[in-house]
Amino acid sequence: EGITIEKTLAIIKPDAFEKEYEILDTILRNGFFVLNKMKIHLSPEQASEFYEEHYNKSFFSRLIHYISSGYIIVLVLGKQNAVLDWRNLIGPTDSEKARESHPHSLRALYGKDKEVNAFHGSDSLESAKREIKFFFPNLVEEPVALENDARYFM
Ligand code: DGI
Repeated sequence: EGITIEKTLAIIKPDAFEKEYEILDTILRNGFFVLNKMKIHLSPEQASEFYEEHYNKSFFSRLIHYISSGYIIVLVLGKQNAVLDWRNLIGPTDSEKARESHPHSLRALYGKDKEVNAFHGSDSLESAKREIKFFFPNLVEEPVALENDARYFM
């Protein structure tokens, strides 16, 4: 049996955009492969579609305004346990709380508060699949057998 590589979708949000290279360095040092990368400025309409599950939340309009306020970096990250490991690396949603409980997390280091929190990470393999397709609709979805028998999910 080969190892299974998961893919997850990561976003460097507008407030952290200028720190892209420093953040990519941290991502690579934590064992992730950058499988795809895109710089994009989302329209509010695109942002609303991406965050459709939050449509009924009180903070929805602020969330859309923030994520569409400037360029973002969208990344497909590959690693064993990529989904959970990326969520752990970015830390809790609220950057202020993250600075108390997870001071070395990326949201603690780069974010401001519970709204302006510098990063996104898929919350499950199912979400990752949907979100990767949202930004990279042409990626292959079937597992790909590699020479060393590692298998890329989705
Ligand atoms: O999966 P997360 O990004 O950690 O958190 P989530 O899916 O619950 O919420 C999506 C984003 O919405 C989150 O990264 C920041 C924003 N958000 C979440 N909760 C609040 C919030 N923004 C405001 N203003 N207030 C909130 O309570």
